Order: sequence, then structure tokens, then C-alpha cells
Amino acid sequence: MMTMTGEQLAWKIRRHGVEMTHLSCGSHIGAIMSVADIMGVLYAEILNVDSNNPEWEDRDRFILGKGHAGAAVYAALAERGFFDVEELKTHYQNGSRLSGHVSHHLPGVDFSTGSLGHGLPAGVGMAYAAKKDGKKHKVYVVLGDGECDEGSVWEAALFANHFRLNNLVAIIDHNHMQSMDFQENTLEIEDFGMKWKAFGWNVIEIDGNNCDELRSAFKQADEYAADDNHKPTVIIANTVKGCGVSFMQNDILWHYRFPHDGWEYDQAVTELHKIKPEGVEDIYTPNGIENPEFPMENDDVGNDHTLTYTWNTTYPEKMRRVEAKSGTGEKEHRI
Ligand SMILES: Cc1ncc(C[n+]2csc(CCOP(=O)(O)OP(=O)(O)O)c2C)c(N)n1
Ligand SMILES: [Mg+2]
Repeated sequence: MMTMTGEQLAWKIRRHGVEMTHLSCGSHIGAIMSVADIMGVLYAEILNVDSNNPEWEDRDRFILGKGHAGAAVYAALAERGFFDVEELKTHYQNGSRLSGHVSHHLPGVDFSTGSLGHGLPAGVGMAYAAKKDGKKHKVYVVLGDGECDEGSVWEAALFANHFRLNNLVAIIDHNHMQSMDFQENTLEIEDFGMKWKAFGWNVIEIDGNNCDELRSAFKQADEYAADDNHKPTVIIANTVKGCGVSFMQNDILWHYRFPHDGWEYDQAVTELHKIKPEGVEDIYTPNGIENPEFPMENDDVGNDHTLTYTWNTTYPEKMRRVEAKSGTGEKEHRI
């Protein structure tokens, strides 16, 4: 096991994510920030893997179904010693092993992803094989909530229940957003937990940006899995897309946009420094940004790029483009 805590690794993943997408002009920073705590706890505290022996037969298997957040996997693997942290700077570059979406050409990666909907089916196959062979390792799959629009996810869910794959844990990064909009405006999926329950899974619902809740969910999943007749567990991790940088949070712009030179990069790093856990070093900007740029008065700080009305009435006003007319069920355009 590594000496870092889940919180410390999650912070590192966020900081690497900002740097990697900034350097490469790559995308999906919102998705990386959303899943950072899940990945931090998994790679610092839960997964039984060995960087000296990446192909170790009894290792826990991990698949990131939402492969567009691959930078989070790369950062976690590098910090866990699978390859040099320096290599993270090659992310998204021609010829790099660190392609934009997760690639199995890297040590520690069990399955390439990027085309949504393949992670869980592959993980189910791995869990099925392990169970048949009497192996004791576990299989963890992280999915996006938008990814759950794919029919293949639900076929895999049926199979996993039928074969009592108690060695399988799915974690859903439930940030209520996908690439263009909030989830409920794209394809309604609530009541999400009930759906998984109806497919036979053991359902645990938590705040997925809270490492303590994640730890306790993994513990509960382990305890439940002790009975070989038990079913797979799904952890519905309620998260915030862009979590950790205020102007990225819940703003769909940051699904594709990268932190540009100037105030976007400066403020992202400055905000991350404000929440840096004790004992963590920032290898890129050890003391933060000395004279950070701020947005000009008329700059677009990206609070209002969501297309529509909100799934969550507690959203700040400024985050909504369209307001629900109270009581009527109608939606009124504010802009
Ligand atoms: C099969 C497939 N269709 C479309 C895409 C394009 N795409 C990339 S990310 C994304 C949204 C994914 O949303 P979600 O799973 O909720 O992930 P999040 O970024 O919110 O964590 C889409 C549609 C894809 N990668 N694969
Ligand atoms: Mg999502």
C-alpha cells in the first residue's frame, strides 16, 4: 500500500489533471475533478495492486468505464509508482502512451476504454472468470452516470446479478451531467438507486466527493461480499462535475474546455492550493501562483453554460439558464 491517504491522492489527481489538460489543450477536466476522490480512495487505500508486478495474477482489477477521464487513472498510477510522474506531461501528445482515453498500453491498466458502455461488461467478464476459477481478487468498475444510458450497462447488470458476482463493485460517478447538458435533460434516469436494486444489486448511496463516505462504502461492500451467494454491489457516488474549482463546478463548458493560459489556469491552481491537504507537494507550482491573473470584469467566467433548467433546486441562481416557473411545471427562459 502507498503512504498517501485518499484525500492526498485525490488532490494530486486534481492538480495533475489541471496541468495535463492545460499542457495538452486536452479536454474532460470536469470529469477528472468529479471522479478524483473516488480514484484517490481506490488507489491509495483499496486496490490490491503491485507496481513492481503490474501483471500479478491475483491483483484486483480496475476499469474506468468513463475512459474520457483517463488522466485521473494515469495520475493515480504514476503516483502509485507504475511509471514516472514526469511522463504525465506527455498526456494527449502524439506518440505518447498516455492517450486521451484510457489505454492498456500502460502498466497497471487492465482494459482500454473511451467508447462508453464497455467497462462494466468487461468487468463482469473478469469477475465471472475469477469466481469460476476460485480466485479471491475483486473487480472494481467506475462508470459515468451518462454512460448508464448505454444498454450494454444494463445487460451486464443482469448478468452480474444472475451469476451472483459478489466479487464485483461498480461505482457510479453520479454528477448528474453528461457531455452537453444535465442528465435529466438528456435522458432521465431517476430513481437511479431503485433501478439498480430492481436489477438485483446491493445499492449503497453516498457523497462521492467525501473520502470518509467512500471509505465506509467500500468497507460495507466488502462485508456484504463475504457471503458467496451475495450479489454485486453498486456505489452510487453523488458528485459534482468540476469539483474543486468553483468556476468549473456544474458548468458543462468544462466537459470539453481545458484551463487556458491566464486567469483560468491561475485561478484553478490558486483554488486548489486553498484546499491542499497537509503533507502534499505540488510539483508544478510548489508555492501556488505568485501573481495570479483574475478574470476581467467582462470575462466569461463560465457559470452559465448549462443549456437548461436545473435538476436540483439548490443550485445557485447564476448556474441556471432557464428557470422553472414555480408550480406550473413549465420552463421559462431567462436568457
Ligand atoms: C459510445 C459513446 N458515445 C458517445 C461518446 C462521447 N462522450 C464522451 S464523454 C460523454 C459524456 C459522458 O457522461 P458521463 O458518463 O456522465 O461522464 P462524466 O463526464 O459526466 O463524468 C460522451 C457522450 C463516447 N465516448 N462513447
Ligand atoms: Mg456524468
